[in-house]
Amino acid sequence: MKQNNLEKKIRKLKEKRRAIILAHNYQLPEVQDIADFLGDSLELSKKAAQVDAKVIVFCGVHFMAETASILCPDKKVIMPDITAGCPMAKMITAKKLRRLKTTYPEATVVGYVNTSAEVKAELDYCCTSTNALAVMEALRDRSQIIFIPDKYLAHYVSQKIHKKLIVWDGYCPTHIKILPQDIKREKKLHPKSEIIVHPECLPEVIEMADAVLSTSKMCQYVKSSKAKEFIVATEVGIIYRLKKENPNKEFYPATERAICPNMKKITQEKILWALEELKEEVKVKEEIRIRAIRPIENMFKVI
Ligand code: CIZ
Ligand code: SF4
Repeated sequence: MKQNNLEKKIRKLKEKRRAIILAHNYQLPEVQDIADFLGDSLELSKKAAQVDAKVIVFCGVHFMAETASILCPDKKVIMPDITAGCPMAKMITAKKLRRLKTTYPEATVVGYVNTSAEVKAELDYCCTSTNALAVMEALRDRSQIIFIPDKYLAHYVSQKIHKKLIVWDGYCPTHIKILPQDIKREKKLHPKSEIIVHPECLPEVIEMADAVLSTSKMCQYVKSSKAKEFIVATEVGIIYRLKKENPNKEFYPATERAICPNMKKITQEKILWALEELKEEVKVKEEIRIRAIRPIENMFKVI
């Protein structure tokens, strides 16, 4: 592929800074194209910890860069646009969670990775959309479980493990824009398609799925599936990666409305500026980090 000037400058500076560029599956095509690794939040944070680099340019939203900072405190984690946040993660604060914990002092507290480092510091277990079910299966025998902040992911796992959970009223404003009628319309247009749905979607949409998958699982699933066409019910940015990795298959977004504006804030220009100025840094304070890493380690123990 022909490289533009901007890409050339980024690659040169990246080497000088001993930096690597990590990009979430929802990022703009121009960001995906310049990234060293693509993935979901946890895949990227693990990559950040493994790679031999001094600087991690994290192209995603704030809680993801924080998770990388929690897992690799010795590297400099920078975000090309520090204002890219996750509205779902902002729906709960450490203070609010502490209040909920006082109401249910016996409960085990599980939190989705889409939370701030301060909220993670209050958790017993962390989980991602890839392993939420496995984590919850492992905890099935606990008398009470609090699950924050995504009520739809909570509803999905609660149904699967046949257990009532204490849930928070959080949700993803992008995924709730995918409606059952979108799936119906696309299925009518593309009857041979398989329907793949992210667990942050509405329960009525999840019910229509052939497979309920995180973004990393979607990438794996479509490769091994016999189907040639897929209706994709998640943030539309992933379609670019799916198409690039599977040029002989067709991918239809359930709806073009499912765009996360925060995921679209990062551009190649901003990546170049971030590398030039080495900012904005995302650094989790040590007293929070040592508490926030525990639920992540507990997650690895049970999956
Ligand atoms: O963990 C992630 O990266 C999120 C938020 C979604 C997904 O399924 O990849
Ligand atoms: Fe947050 Fe939803 Fe955007 Fe993911 S798609 S970063 S959950 S608002």
